[in-house]
Amino acid sequence: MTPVQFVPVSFLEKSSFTVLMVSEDEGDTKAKLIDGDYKTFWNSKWWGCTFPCYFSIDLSEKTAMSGVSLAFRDYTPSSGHPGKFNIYVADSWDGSDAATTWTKVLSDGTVELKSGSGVKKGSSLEFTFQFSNVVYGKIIKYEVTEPGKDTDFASMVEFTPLFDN
Ligand SMILES: [Ca+2]
Repeated sequence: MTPVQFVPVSFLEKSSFTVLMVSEDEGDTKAKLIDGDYKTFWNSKWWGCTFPCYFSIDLSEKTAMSGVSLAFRDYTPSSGHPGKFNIYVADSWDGSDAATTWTKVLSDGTVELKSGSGVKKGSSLEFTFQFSNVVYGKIIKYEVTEPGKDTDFASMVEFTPLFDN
């Protein structure tokens, strides 16, 4: 059997991505997760988000990924950064979060907003997380299970799947 080759996600245009669903979306901000603009951001209900808070994105075709970059607003205490988060991928979107068959590719990631952490992008900080191996999927999901220090909601400036190999 010939191995199937997948296009690395970095070859796909972000404009072809679609945010399929979010657990909470204050002010219809979800498209701002993937607009390439480090000044715009998604917010859950601003305070007192019901955890887990999550979103999933359709990448338009099945692709190969080695990690993700996550950008958060660079101010404390209430930036909506995660204390603990997971990343999942799926081959297809089966109509709802519950119906979709997810594979967890990153467990209990964490982000700490402090001096010297992340990479400065305008008024945000970007953090890169590598998966333990290259993963394949058309759908990718971000799930916050615990809020970060001194915050009680979920927010993100920009979500970028990566292929670095
Ligand atoms: Ca943005």
